[in-house]
Amino acid sequence: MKIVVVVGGVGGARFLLGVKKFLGLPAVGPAPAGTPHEVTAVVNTGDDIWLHGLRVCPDLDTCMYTLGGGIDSERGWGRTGETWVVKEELAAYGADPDWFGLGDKDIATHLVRTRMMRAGYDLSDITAALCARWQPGVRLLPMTDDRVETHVVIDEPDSGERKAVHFQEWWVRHRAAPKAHSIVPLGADEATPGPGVVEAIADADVVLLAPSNPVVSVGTVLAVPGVRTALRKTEAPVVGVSPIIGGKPVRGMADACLSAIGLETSAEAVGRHYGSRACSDNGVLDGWLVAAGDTADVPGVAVRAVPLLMSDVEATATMVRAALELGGVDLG
Ligand code: FO1
Repeated sequence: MKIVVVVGGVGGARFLLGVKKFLGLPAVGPAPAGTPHEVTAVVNTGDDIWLHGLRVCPDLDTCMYTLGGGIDSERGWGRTGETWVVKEELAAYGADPDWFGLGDKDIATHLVRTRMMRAGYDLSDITAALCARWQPGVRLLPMTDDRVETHVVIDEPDSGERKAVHFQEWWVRHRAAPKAHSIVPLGADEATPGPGVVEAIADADVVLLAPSNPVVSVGTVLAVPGVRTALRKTEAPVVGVSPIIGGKPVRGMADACLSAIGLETSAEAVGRHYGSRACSDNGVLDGWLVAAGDTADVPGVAVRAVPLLMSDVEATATMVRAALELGGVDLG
């Protein structure tokens, strides 16, 4: 079976573990040789940022480390067994920004990536090269090789001045506390899908939207026009999994992002925001999986409620099965 999953960082990476488990593949590590299954993740790159001269790609790295067995699973990002010597040395120099922590082991990833970028390689080639070490068992495709960066318009807490800051500055430095007046994936309009993205979607047996942040993760991937077109055109069913349970985001501060685009924090609002492929000009969904206890009326979209907490890999694999059933995928 060929499964394509649109993902962000921590939630998306954990969902991918469940996809692999559902297929009978080891959740962590490479797929056994000869497996008939193929999992492709189309990963958000709008969170990517230049820091200390290094290109940092949080969502790609979170997926790569999680699936390759190198993640710090308590934090959800960065490397297990991490040390912070370089961070402390940078702080001793007063080197800005001091609000984003790069661990020593993690820095090696950014050094390799940046060196390859400077040598002219595209992000998709670089990601494949990094994955040769980590063997995530999933093809990790950046949504685009073009530079797209999510910016957030806020009133600066110190100066009160209204300005656009990089998503990471709002999210990590300010903990999404200042109200976001708008959230803009800069460069997305002109971006084209990364190599293999459109083909994977066209060739899929099913496409899943992970329970990732609907605005700054899945929303940013959908903001790349060719990705949305591919999702609308594919013959595969497209099924989304709600990241909202009982009116609250499963993880992170997605409610701050939803209110920035004028949406309430509910499974129904997010489902309607993604929209129906059949009944709207721009929608992408055939199915919308919501949490047991939630309801959602999304015109033109099949809705089913099941337990949606990714408490462990088995529970996540059960969610994946429900999503495939909802999409009418033949499970033999
Ligand atoms: N999140 C934090 O809250 N604080 C950090 O210092 C931080 C550093 C960091 C370094 C590498 C990386 O891949 C991710 C990192 N994250 C950090 C997580 C990340 O910024 C966000 O949670 C995601 O971009 C949102 O998906």
